[in-house]
Amino acid sequence: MISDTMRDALNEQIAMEGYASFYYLSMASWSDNEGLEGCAQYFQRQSAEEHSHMLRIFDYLSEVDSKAIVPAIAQPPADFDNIQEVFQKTYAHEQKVTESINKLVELAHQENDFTTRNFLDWYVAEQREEEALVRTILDKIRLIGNGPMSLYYIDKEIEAVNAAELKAAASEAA
Ligand code: OFO
Repeated sequence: MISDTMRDALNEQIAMEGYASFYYLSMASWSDNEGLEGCAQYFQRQSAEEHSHMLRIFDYLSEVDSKAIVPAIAQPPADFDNIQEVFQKTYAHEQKVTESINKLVELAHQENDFTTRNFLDWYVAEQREEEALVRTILDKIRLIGNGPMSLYYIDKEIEAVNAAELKAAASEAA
């Protein structure tokens, strides 16, 4: 059994992961509308991943005999200036999530709640990987620049990222 404070904090994290899922879905829609197929697929996949992060906490709360609350999700922004801005906002959002996970870890320590501390390790590693991936994408966008063909090449780069991520997921599942 976990404390009520920890239960509430984990439910706030559920809401945050749910919002991230909708936020990335909105970015997928914007990308699709701009003809950026690779980016649209990338954000669709990220959205599904965030949904699974939310469910992981749901399952954990059930496992420790606590209660998960289904959150109200605010409508995310639907319009962006350009693809660079979309990834910059993604990065900023991931940093916010990392900060929130770190606060949960801190709370688990304060409460000597080693079960939750252990559960959160997965999120700590996941956030490190996600931040690194988005930083790599932002670097590529900076290198490609704003030339006339840049959107085409950026989208191709994101397609390559998608293929690599799918391959990694398949080998993890095997
Ligand atoms: Fe939920 O992993 Fe990022 O936000």
